[in-house]
Amino acid sequence: MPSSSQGLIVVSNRLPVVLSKADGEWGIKAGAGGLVSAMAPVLRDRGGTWVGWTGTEGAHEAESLLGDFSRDAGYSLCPVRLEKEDVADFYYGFANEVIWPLFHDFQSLCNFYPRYWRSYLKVNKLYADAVISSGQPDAYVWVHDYHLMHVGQLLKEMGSTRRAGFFLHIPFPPVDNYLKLPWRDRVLSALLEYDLVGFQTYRDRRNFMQAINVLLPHVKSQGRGPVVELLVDGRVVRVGAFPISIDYRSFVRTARSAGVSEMVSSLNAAMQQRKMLLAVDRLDYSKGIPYRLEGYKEALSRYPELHENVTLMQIMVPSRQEVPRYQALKQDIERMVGEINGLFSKPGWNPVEYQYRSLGREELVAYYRAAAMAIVSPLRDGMNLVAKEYCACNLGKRGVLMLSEFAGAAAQLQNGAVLINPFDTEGMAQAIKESLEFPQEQVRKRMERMRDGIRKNDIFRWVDMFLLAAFSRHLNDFPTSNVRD
Ligand code: ADQ
Repeated sequence: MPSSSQGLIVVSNRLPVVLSKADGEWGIKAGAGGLVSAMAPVLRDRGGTWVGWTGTEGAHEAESLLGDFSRDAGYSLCPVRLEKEDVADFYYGFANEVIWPLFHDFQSLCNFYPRYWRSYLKVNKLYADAVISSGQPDAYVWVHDYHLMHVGQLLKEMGSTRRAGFFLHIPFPPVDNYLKLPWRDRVLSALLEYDLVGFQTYRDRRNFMQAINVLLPHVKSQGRGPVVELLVDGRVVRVGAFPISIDYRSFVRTARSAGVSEMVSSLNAAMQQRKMLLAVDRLDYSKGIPYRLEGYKEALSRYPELHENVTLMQIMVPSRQEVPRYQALKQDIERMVGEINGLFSKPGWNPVEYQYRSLGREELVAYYRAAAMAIVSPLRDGMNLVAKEYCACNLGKRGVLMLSEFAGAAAQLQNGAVLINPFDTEGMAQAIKESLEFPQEQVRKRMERMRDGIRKNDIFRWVDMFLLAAFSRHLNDFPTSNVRD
């Protein structure tokens, strides 16, 4: 960890809390997720602030709860207020109908409406205002993700001299896709106003560098390894690959707990000796759920010996439920589940079990432990934490991870995962069959390699690496990580 005692301001679309109203009373609880648990100690140690939206319109009256939460958490929460039209045009519009599809290679789903762009700039200014109002003129500002690419530039325009870094959680697209963005020059220039820009993988960083070569050819780069430097109009901008990870030890602890062990026993009993193939995703078109179902259907058609011996447990967390495209995707998935079950079910066996809900942490971990295989098959994904969580919870090392080549996680987990092209449904069917037949020793070795890698490169190391790249004077001694092309 860098020795600098500089304060830290984290900026993300949402605050790390969930505000909700029940019986007319607002309540607050800490958000789940690795980012929150990794940032909290750093924010506490350095003295810090987290800037973000509460995630709920009309939560102004609940803001006093944020103060109570801050006192307990040991760092401040600084809320950004978004109006209804901001949520529509900035969040659902620019973030989810422009950048999300474009950066995940779904450019045909983009709606490049100019009003979305204007709303994005307006809302980014609100976040920049919140950073300024939080004081801490010497703090380092760490901005997260594609909703907020302009915050660094806007801060400078407002006279802030704070240093700032940015991390993109989703992929950066190949240059030919990026060029379709009507505001491509302005977004790229805004990113170069940060002192450090971080990506999940080398591939994302390479795509970014190619966009710079095409659009800003005067910008030169120097160095090699996980962090390189760009010379931008006399300034140095660092650009790095920092694969995000999970709180490995916390997942292992939960997996070992008595409560989870009990749940695993009931799941095993319910499976009646069948192998559970687990798929857990947020409902999103980037996660490739219909292709996965198609691949599984193909496996059942080709290999009747799988009948009654495997069950696909498809669990989806509701997401962006107000958006018609997501509603349509849900209907498609439910139709496909019905079709597969209609074709292959036998008394006492449904080939697909489907749940559309968010699981509690212990329940999720119990599923990870009970599954003989996890099928993580996004068409494109920045990293994919489900893949890493599955490995961390696989205490018995008897599980196979089937992983899409197009998940950022594939760069680190290729030494143990069965890599698949998620668009190749026949290939997926074959891979399902073959991996279920792997000798136990091979399964164990593969899982062990992945677990070792994730344990060494956990979310705390990710935070350290990013801050090391932000604060270190020289990059010569920056550790080469296990990120691969
Ligand atoms: P996401 O697209 O949300 O994140 P992912 O990394 O897979 O994708 O994280 C999903 C999280 O949701 C996991 O922590 C998982 O445990 C949880 N989850 C999934 N299904 C669940 C269920 N049914 N119930 C409860 N929890 C569930 C974005 C990028 C990713 C990147 C992360 C972090 O799109 O590529 O890995 O940010 O940078």
